[in-house]
Parts: sequence; structure tokens; C-alpha cells
Amino acid sequence: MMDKQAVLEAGQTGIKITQSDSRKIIENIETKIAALEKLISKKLAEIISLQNNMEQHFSQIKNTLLKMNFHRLGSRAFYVEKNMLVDWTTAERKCREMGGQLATIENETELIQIKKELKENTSYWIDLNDIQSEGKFISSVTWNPPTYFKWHNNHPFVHTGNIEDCVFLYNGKMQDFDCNYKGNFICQNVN
Ligand SMILES: [Ca+2]
Repeated sequence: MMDKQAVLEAGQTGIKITQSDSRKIIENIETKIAALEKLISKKLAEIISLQNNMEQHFSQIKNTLLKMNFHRLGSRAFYVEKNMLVDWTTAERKCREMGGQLATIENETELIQIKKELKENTSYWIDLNDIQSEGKFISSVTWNPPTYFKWHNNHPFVHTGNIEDCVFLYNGKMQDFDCNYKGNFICQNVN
């Protein structure tokens, strides 16, 4: 026997629903919502995983394209930037973005080969700097003193408080200069 107090009238439709019916309907809806929530969170996890995969692929493609900039000079691969004038710190970052580093010139043979790629009277940043300790030039690649130098006459300038802390190649020789100066730069590939 239907509990008349419990009967609910639904609008003008004349549909009669008991409290027990409405509870079942609500439970049913709650179950469906829970299932939907589970499904949505599963799909969301799949989308995030797909997105991560795509980002990895894009990053690999980007690295491959950037590495195509480098070409072999002697036994190693270098990239000479000729059209972008930047300070030393930016040059270092640009090389890293290309999957490389600012170039270390390891010996006279390498210097001669690289020099052929460079314009005259133009500056090209390399890895050397004495930012940390005046007069103690180190490589930003190895953080150690390099084994090879080829300074221009009157370089390096070494005195306390000087701002010529970064090194570029100029007409085939090394000069220490203000790191904020805007020069071209040379990167080397990381093997
Ligand atoms: Ca200096």
C-alpha cells in the first residue's frame, strides 16, 4: 500500500513518486556520476600521458634540427653564429639551447680551422672567462683552466676590478672583453 504522505507530485505530469523510489533514483544517479568521474579521471590521465609523449617527440625533433646547425671542423663539430650579436651569457645560453656549449679551442690546428669560418675584424665569443677570479681564465665547459691560449698583444688585461672577463676570438686571436659586449659566437657540439 502506497504511503500517501510520501507521494510526491511531479509538476503537472501527474507522475507519482514514492520516497523509496526517489531514493533509488538518487542512488542510481550517484552511481552513474561516480562511474563518470572514474572514467573522466582515467581519460585525463591518458591525455596527460599522450601530451608528455608528444612533448618528448617534439623536443627530440627540435634537438635533431638544432644539431644540424653544427658541422665538422677537424675532429670535432662546431657552429659559428654570424648573424646574432649577443652578450657572453646569452651566447652561452644559445649554445646550450642548441644542445651544445660555447666552443673550447683545444689547439693551434683547431684555431686555424675555425679561423677560416670567421669574418675579419669581427668578434666571436668562446668559452673562456675570468668572471670568478681575476686573471684566472677558465672554460665555461670544463670549469678548469684551458690547455691552450692564443692571446692578442696586450691581452689579457689583468687588474683588480676590471670588467674584461669574457673572451672572444678576433682575427684569429683571443681577447678578453666586457661580457656585456654584443658579439657573434662559436658553439661546439656535445658528444
Ligand atoms: Ca678580467
